[in-house]
Amino acid sequence: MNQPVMGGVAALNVPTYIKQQKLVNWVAEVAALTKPARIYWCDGSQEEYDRLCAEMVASGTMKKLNQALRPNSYLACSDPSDVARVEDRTFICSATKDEAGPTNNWMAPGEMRATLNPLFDGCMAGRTMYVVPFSMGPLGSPIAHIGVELSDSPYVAVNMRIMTRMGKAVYDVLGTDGEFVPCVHSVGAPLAAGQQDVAWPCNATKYIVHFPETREIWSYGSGYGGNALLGKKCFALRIASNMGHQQAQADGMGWLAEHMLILGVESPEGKKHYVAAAFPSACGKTNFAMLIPPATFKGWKITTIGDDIAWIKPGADGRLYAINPEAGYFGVAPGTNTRTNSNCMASLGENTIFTNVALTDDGDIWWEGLTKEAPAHLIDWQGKDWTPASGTKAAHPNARFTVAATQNPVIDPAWDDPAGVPISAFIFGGRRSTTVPLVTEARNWVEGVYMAATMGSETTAAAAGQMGVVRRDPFAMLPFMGYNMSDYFQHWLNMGEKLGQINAATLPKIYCVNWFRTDEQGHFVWPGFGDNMRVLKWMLERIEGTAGGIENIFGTTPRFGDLKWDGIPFSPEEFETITSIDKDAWREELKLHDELFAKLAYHLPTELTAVKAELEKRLAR
Ligand code: SAT
Ligand code: MN
Repeated sequence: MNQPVMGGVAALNVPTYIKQQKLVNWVAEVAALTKPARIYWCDGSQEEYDRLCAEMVASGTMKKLNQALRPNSYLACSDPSDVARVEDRTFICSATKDEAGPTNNWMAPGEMRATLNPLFDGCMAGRTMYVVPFSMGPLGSPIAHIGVELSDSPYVAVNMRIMTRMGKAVYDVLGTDGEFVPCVHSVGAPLAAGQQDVAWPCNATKYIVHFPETREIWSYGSGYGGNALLGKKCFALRIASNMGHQQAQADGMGWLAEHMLILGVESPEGKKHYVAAAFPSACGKTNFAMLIPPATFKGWKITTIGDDIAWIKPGADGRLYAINPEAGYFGVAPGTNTRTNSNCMASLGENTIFTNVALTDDGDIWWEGLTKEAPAHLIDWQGKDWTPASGTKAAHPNARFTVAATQNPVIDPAWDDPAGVPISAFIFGGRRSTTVPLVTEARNWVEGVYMAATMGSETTAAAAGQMGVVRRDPFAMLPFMGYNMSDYFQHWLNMGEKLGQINAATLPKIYCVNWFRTDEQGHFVWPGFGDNMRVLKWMLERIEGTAGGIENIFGTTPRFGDLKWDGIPFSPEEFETITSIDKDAWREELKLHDELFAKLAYHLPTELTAVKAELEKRLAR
């Protein structure tokens, strides 16, 4: 790794297997700007991964966990100022402000480049610049796309190896002139000659910037999660949503990049459907994607395609085919245990990177909710001694694990299929303690799009800022939308219309769910987790045309008797608590939809205001 430094510019040392001059030129250009001490081209091998981890253990960025208890696993603890996505520092720099829309921070591209240039100038001094080639989606899949991230963080390089298909093979797909999304990432902490590094370098100034026209990503100042692993939210959602919309201009259809898990649900009779479900960050998408049906659901199977992001492209048959662009899970650790997600716990047995969890005295990990009783002594995520009497959280609420999808015991056999899997239903769910019922099936595509567009959710620890306030989070995409939100609504409407013309019978059904309603004491009424299977079973039977339901103001909901209850003592009264529709609460709710629509007035599809007028009429009856 010690390459000669010539005249202050690190030697490029391009591996012979790289055949694309455009890529080499870009790496040289970014190196000339950021001035790293060394350039290292990642090949994605196990040997490389082990070596980079060992280097980070030596430098203090990671600790190696007890090899007997948690083989080949590491703990990284971040700077306390760098623990979540920074939405107020995230920008969509399209040519015009209207293209970014009112839900995004925007700056004119030229102005942003002028802001970023001095920050990136010399920002990698004293560090290694890692060249990280990755494919989002199975290598060579017609739904997949390629990116290359240049980062001065070895933590990013090893996380990208788990989270994406990262390594040498990507260059074969790229060839001499293949397209890639250029991603530049710096922690923004240049080292002067002889300067001692810190365990988690970062900068108080942060910029997470997207240039949709040129499909570039520039990220500065943070080493954490979606701020730094640029294949995830930056590429797979913000840039990709833009690409899918652009494509519609070219072929009249386009595609979708969604904040959705994808799971397979199979009945004992062998009827199998795939559903894609959108929930805001840290609302249990990983748990839902790996759900274990209750013991009384003999023969029912749930399998995982993905836990966070779906890329969905229409097939010639009028169905929508989805892939998981990622290859790993970057999931929320706190709350995960053998009861809430036993499959996940089984996945985390080895080869896992933990970030901001607590360390036990025997060199293993712990977080709030992992066990009923906390250990008597821990080292908390900030490296301090911790006991149950400390009165602080041992793990940060947004602590994460990074683990390969292949370690999931219920991974779907088709998870790596380049053709994707056909989607039978979309599910949209927010975190709402009141108002929104357990499950509602939209009467048609347009009403479903309305439900998704007006979704609200109480905020979580995944983003820096205030927690627990209800904000509108259309399609769970608010922080991840790469273009104008209203144009995105229109894109969904257009797609439904066109797919319906090809085959109305296979158009996915759309559901709105809410697992989070509470009683008067503020306790969750719905048990959630494995019991969400009861709702999924109803959906599957609706798709098959065999389940009943009752139509209400918003769509169709199951009656108590339409769900299978064996195995839990859930009363019709409790069911009423989480399915009732309080007309006054809904009048208030619709006012909030008004506020949202006023904000999104530019290009807001008239179909959606028409749905709202209908709802108001029904509510008035
Ligand atoms: O930090 S990430 O953006 O990757 C996680 C999340 O917010 O879902
Ligand atoms: Mn997410």
